[in-house]
Amino acid sequence: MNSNYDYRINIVLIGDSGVGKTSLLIRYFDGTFTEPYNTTIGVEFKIKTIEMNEKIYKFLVWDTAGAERFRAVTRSYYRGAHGIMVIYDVTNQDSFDNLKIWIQQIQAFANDNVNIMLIGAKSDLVSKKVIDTETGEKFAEQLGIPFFETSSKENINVNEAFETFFKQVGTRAVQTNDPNIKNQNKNQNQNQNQNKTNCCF
Ligand SMILES: Nc1nc2c(ncn2[C@@H]2O[C@H](COP(=O)(O)OP(=O)(O)OP(=O)(O)O)[C@@H](O)[C@H]2O)c(=O)[nH]1
Ligand SMILES: [Mg+2]
Repeated sequence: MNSNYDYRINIVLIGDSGVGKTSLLIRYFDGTFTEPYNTTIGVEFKIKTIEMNEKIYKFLVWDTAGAERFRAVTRSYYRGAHGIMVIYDVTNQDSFDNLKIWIQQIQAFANDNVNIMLIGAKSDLVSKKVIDTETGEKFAEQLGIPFFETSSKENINVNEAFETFFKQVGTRAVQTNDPNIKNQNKNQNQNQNQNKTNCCF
């Protein structure tokens, strides 16, 4: 991996199968939306590099499989997560009811100071909506976490959600000195370059 960055931060997307995790990721990273359902097998990730306060942050966004049979694999990613986006589908009551199970999983397996964001996906499906905005907001408020309703299909709030979360997690992880975020190679490279300079001048 390119070593030209200061911090490397892991963001993990979780939530029931079919809520729209992969669609959210594809919309943000590739700017597209594909209708056919393709369930995720295991875990995949994409990388976003952002400069903040003269530091380069590399965000690895991990898209997990919501299906029950992958839970053990998914769980193994919680520990290394600095931020977790928990996603439900505003047209699917079960996916909202299951949020408490996802939150329990975070409490059991993730680091204590991990940032969490709540996402109500598929906000374009207005006539099928069963979880109203206030219900989502209230749930997030009780946990003290940010909340966005998004539509990957119509490209609503997707950039806002990711960018808000990147800033929050990045700032918090650096302030609390989270383990494993500093790029050790960068210093090594700099030292090597310095050595080279010393040696050759
Ligand atoms: N109308 C609408 N449909 C969406 C939206 N996001 C996702 N979908 C559809 O919902 C279905 C499931 O989306 P995925 O992104 O594959 O869901 P997932 O959470 O990744 O599912 P798993 O990989 O099985 O965990 C697909 O058919 C998508 O096209 C959205 O914003 N609006
Ligand atoms: Mg998926």
